[in-house]
Amino acid sequence: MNLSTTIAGVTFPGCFMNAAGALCVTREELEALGRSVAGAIVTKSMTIEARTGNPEPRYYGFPEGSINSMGLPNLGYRAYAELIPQLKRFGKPVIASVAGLSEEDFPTIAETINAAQPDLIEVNLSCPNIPGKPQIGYDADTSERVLKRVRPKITVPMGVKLPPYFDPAHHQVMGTMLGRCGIDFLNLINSVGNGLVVDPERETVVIKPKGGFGGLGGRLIKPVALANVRAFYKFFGGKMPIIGTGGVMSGSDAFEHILCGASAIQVGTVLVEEGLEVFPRLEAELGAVLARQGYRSIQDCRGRLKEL
Ligand code: RRO
Repeated sequence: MNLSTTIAGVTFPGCFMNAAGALCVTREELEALGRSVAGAIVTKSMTIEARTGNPEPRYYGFPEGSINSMGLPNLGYRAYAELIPQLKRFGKPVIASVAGLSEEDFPTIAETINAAQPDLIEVNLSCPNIPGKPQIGYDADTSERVLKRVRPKITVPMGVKLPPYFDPAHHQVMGTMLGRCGIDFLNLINSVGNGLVVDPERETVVIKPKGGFGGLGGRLIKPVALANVRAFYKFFGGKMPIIGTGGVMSGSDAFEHILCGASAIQVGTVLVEEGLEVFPRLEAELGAVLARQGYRSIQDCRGRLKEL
């Protein structure tokens, strides 16, 4: 089965890749992604200075999903700018994830990272885990200001990683705003921010930062992710390329994302839990589902979810 796909004119040899944050902070991790069958290499979201992140424990996996409050541990944007040309030698697209601790950081990082010529740049407006800093993506005006400052610095396809929205009015407001910002693709969704997981036996939270609050991922967020993929797919009339992220544990989950409108799939929790071997498993499973349903490619079934 052909699982290649295209996002904003860039061809990916396979549709599965890591979500920013999952096994992609260090050079070693990024090179391992390069050697794997992942369809792309996505970097950890980067800040101006290198960061060690929040205190541990800061990731916890449980049967229904995961909670994290990593706090943007990363090498700093200069290190990733140096690494990108080397990562491109693996012959698959490199997606650089740009973050920032202030509005000013975003254009600074974007300019240098763009000069390193990754294949695409994803602007992360949705980190839920920096104490005292709200997610930019929940404020349409701030989002628009940041995106309009970043846009002129970027010549490769530029996407936005958004948090989940829970009301059609918010899809409407954000979709309208994004339509003014020259966005080439969307990545939906980041973790469901500020959840709380409790261990009833120990009577404790399970991660240390922010009193145990953190971003939820994995199985339990799939319906939220699918709803956001579908809502933005419809808002943009199927013309906005979408990377579907959230709750993909199997090829069948990926198929659901594609039916809703995703052109490619990112995996976080299942990659952290299973390691790089998850990629051949997901490819085999999705290939089998597509064949069973009578499709020959991702493009064949993208967005074709039937409504009742
Ligand atoms: O590093 C993190 O704590 C983190 C980030 Br930047 C993000 O975008 N999403 C997430 O779940 N964790």
